Formats: sequence, C-alpha cells, structure tokens
Amino acid sequence: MSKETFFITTPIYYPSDKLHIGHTYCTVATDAIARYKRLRGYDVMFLTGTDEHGQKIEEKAKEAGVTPQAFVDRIVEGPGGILDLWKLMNISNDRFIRTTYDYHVAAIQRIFRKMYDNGDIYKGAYKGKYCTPCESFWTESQLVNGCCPDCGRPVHDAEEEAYFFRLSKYAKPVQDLLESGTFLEPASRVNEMINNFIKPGLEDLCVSRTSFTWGVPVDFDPGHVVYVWVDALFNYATALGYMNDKYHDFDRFWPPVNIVGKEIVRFHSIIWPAMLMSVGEPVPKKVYGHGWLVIDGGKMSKSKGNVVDPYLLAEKFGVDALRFFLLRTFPFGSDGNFSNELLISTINSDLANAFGNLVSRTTAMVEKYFGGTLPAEREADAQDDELLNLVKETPARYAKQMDAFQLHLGLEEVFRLIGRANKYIDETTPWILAKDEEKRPRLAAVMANLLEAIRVSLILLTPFIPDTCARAFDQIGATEAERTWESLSAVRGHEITVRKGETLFPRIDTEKMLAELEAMHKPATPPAKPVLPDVTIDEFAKCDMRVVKILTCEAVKKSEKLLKFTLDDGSGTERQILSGIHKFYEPEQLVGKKVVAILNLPPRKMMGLESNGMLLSAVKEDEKGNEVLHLMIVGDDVPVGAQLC
Ligand code: ME8
Repeated sequence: MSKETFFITTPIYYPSDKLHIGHTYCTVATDAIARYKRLRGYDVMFLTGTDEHGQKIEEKAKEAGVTPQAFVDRIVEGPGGILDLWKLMNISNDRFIRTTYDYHVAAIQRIFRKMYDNGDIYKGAYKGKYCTPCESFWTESQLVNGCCPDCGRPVHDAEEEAYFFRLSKYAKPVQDLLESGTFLEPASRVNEMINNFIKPGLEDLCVSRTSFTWGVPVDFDPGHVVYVWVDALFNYATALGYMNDKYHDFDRFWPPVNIVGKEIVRFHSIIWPAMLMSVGEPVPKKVYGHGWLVIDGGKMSKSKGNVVDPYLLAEKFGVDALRFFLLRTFPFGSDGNFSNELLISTINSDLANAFGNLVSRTTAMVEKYFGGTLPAEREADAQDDELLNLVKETPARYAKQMDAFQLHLGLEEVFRLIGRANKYIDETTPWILAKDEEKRPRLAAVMANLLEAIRVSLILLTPFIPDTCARAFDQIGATEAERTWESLSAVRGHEITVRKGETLFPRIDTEKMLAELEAMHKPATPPAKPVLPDVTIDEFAKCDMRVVKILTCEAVKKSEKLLKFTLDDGSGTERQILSGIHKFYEPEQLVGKKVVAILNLPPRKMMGLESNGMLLSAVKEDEKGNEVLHLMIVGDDVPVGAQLC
C-alpha cells in the first residue's frame, strides 16, 4: 500500500533583507512538523521559498544600484543568504520555490488567464488615494491622518485601469469554509476573519498594477503586472507542477497545510481559498496562523533596530539549542516574548540539566559499573512501574499534541518523561546497588530502564533536535531499527553497549554570555536634529498636556496603522483618541498604561471615528533613516490628570 501523503508549507519570504529570528521560528516549526510526519511514516512534501516580486523589492534594488534580479539573487542564494540560513538551521525542505523561476512565472500567467476566461477576473478602474512622490495608491483606511502612510505627505484622488478578482462572489462559500471546523486554526482566528473582513462586506480585489514593472506581466495586456499576492499564493501549487511541466506531483500531494504568521492569515484564509474555488481546485486542508516573536512586548523590525539575528544565535548557542528553544518556549498559536535571558535559561535547565545530564549520567554509570556493556540478565521491581508506564504512555500523548501542531505541549510530554527518569535515578540509588555484587541484575535493570526512557525520548525529540539525537542514539548504542516510531514499543532485552561521548549541551555561563551578546549589539546613534526656533512660555502653556490612563485599546477595522483608545483623563468622562501607531505597538501591550496626551487639539475624524486629542510620543530616526516611535509611557505613580508644565 502506498504511504499517505502530507504536504506542508511555510510562507514564501520576501528577500528584501536578511531574514530574522521570526522567519526562522516559522521555518523551524514547520520543519519539526514535517520531520514528525516522516517519523510517523507519511510521504512528506515540505516546501518553502521566496516571494521575489513587487514594488518594495524594485525600490530596494534601485537603492542598491543593481537590477531587482541581481538584488534578490544575492539575498536568496548569496553567502549568508536565505538558502544558507536554512542549511545552517538543518531545515529538511524537499523543495524550494522562487517566484522568479520561469516555470512559476509562466504558470501564474496561465492561472491569471484561466480566472479571466472564467469571468472571475475583469477589467475595471482602480480608484484610490494616490501619493505622487511615492507613486503609490492607498485606500482611505490605509491613510494616516489623511496622508500617505509611508511619507506622511498629502494624497489626491486618482484612478487607474486595473484588473479585479471577484472576491465578493466567494464571500458565502469562504464564510462557510471558515465556519466548517478545522480549516483555519487556532480557532480564535476564525471569528476575527469573519467579523473584521467578511461581515463588513468583501470587496473585489485589485489584482494587477501598472505603477511598477517588477512582477509577472499579464501576458494578454502589456503594462499590467500581476498583483504580488496572486503571484505569491499560487506558489504552493506551481511548486508541485500546477499549470507547468517542471514537476508532476500536484495530484499526489494536493491540498496543502499552510503554516503562516498571524498577519497573513487574512490572505490565506479568505483570498487564497476564493481563488482556488475559482480555478476549481481543492482548498487547503488547513491554514495554521502562528503567533509572533516580539521583543519587550513590541514588534521586531529593522526600523526599531531590535531584529534578532539567527546566524549569531546559532553560532553562539548551537543550531539544535536554538531550534529547541523556539519550539519549547512559545505556544505555537500565540505571541512570545523573545529574550536572550530566556534562551539561556531554557538551554541550561532543559537541555544541559534535565536532558543532557540524564544521558551523561546514565552512560557514565553503564561504563563504570558494567564496563560499557549491559548484560541481558536483569531483575525487575515494582519500583520501576511508574517510569515504565510513562515510557509506554508518552508517545501517544506526544502524538496527540503534535497532530494538533501543539509543538510546545508535545515537548512538555517528553520532558515529563525525562524528569521522571532523573527522579528514578535518585530513587533507585544505583551507586548503592553497585556496592553489592548480588544486586548486579537489579542494577542492570535500572540501567536498562533508564536507557529505554532515553531511547524513547530521543525518538520523540528527533523532529526538534535531529543532530543531537543522532549523537545521543550513538551514545546509548541504539541500532538504526531502534530509532524508529515503530520501535517505540519494542523492549531492548539484549545486551546493550554504550559509548559515552561529548557533553550534548554544555551549561552556559549566563552573565558572561549576556555580556558577549551585549557587546555585539552596540547600536549606531544617528545624529540629533537641530533644535527648533524659540517659542514663548505663553505659547507653550497653551498646550494642555496631561497624563491619561489607557482604559481600552483596539485596532481600527480595515486600518493597518490606527489604534483606537479610550482614556481616563481625570475629568470623569472617557475620552477617545485615535493614533497611527499600530506599526509599533499591539493593543494588549498598552491597556492599563499611563501615557501623555495633548487634549486641546480640535477634534478630527479618521476612518469615520472622532479623535479628541493626540498621544505624545518620542520619535527618532534610526541609522537607516526610518522613524522609530516610543509612546511617552509614564510611571504608575504619576496621577491621572496631572498636567505637564
Ligand atoms: O509576508 N515572529 O513575507 P515575509 C514570528 N511574502 N514569525 C514571523 C515574524 C515574527 N516576528 N516575522 C516574520 C510575507 N515572521 C509574504 C508571504 S506567502 C504566500 C507570502 C514569519 O517575509 C511569519 O511566518 O514578510 C510571517 O507570516 C512571515 O514570516 C512573513 O514573512
């Protein structure tokens, strides 16, 4: 019987810059799932790649003074590039797609035409707000304070010819799909999609552009290029040979499980299934929206200068330690706060102390007491039952979590077993048994039970830390056949020869390592701006600035930038202020904080909502000239309503 297939993908990343720890997190998680499925006997196709077209890349290449193709080639295939990063991180992808590959470009043209021919793509006029200096169209909701969200300059109404996809036609089937159960996970994201995007009404989607050229040309209408998301989403299909002859395994592997970050769940759970319905292909088996790694509660971004470099961490801590940390620490569906302290403490407590110690103590004892080879004659005892039961039960419990992509909970099960095995050493006191020649069969049983707990743990840890597990299997003398899922329930009754090897995870000196990391991260300080011309004290005093407390904060629907705040300003009535700072903060970080607001600005409307004042922030350019914003958060001891003077 042929094996059951499993097709899993990561997002295809933009090669506009070096990738950071967030991208690495997603790829490592997907890799662990792919490896787990292979362990379970599936015929796995694991795809990752790069999303290389679009205006941003075109601009970046221009800045760098090279062609877009040369620009992306260097970031993807050059030294220290994306392919190198995945090799370093031991990513086991079966295929890698670049959207600039000829076969993909040709397939996208065919797909676009197919949707045009079936009436789902039509020509219309794209109306929007145009920023001339940026040559960009924006929707009303994207504007910040009525101006271009990129450069802050005024925009004007403009119109251009464009193709549209009839997304509105698919609102109902997509909603049914979202409500049908397990298509989109975690389940919490389903309501978000329905309430924020489907209920307000799905509009047809503009799927071509004439304002830039770095993209897939619409072959029947020169001057138009295919909008990047159509080009990007269909990578999952073209990489299997859909509408092209490069590969021929679409029928074998389709449909996919798409693992994506939460910010692109909308594209994957609404636009993507609608387009698949349009071309008559099955929708994904599942879209899983994982959370973000954040730093100090805020987004990681080049402009904030807080991007964590996976190369550096892998070099300092080792690839497996980094892979393990990412998947052990953060629940896959939620955001997680990255810190070097947490990384070091996880490595020390789980990998060096609990896991590494168990392997090194056990192999050292087998060497010391039995010269390295454990005899087959063993004497069981009721004292073993608890550990042996856990050895037996853990794989099924682990599998349940892994099948639901709850990777951190899968690891939790393994570490319960490892913890129990360490306790078993203390309970059985092998060093005392070793003093009595008659207790040798009992001592051999204790050692065999420990080796069994280790062997089972290693099988289950293989998807996470494959290299370390291979070394540890060698140390405990496990044959190839004893490293498989099928062997989990087998008992090693035969003689076992161990080979004590190098320490798997040396303990890290926290202080020393933090100091080393700190030294590598000295940020460049850009020059300060000149001081503005004088104002009088009376002019200054006209600004009514007070300390206010954030009572609620939420993202404004259909706006990428705006947050809506209700504030306690000390007056007894709540005040509403809108602020375009979503790029820098998530709502949940801000609720309960005290900040400074200017209250006597005239009210203004944004996205149909009234804003009565403005939150004050400190803004400074980073070394690349990008503005970085810090809200003026004050200490909890400053009373609400206190006036700045
Ligand atoms: O969006 N924490 O590409 P992209 C966790 N090309 N994951 C993160 C992260 C963070 N801080 N930052 C990024 C694109 N990611 C499109 C995708 S797919 C058809 C097209 C991960 O380079 C996360 O998985 O911006 C996120 O969805 C992805 O990188 C975005 O990568």
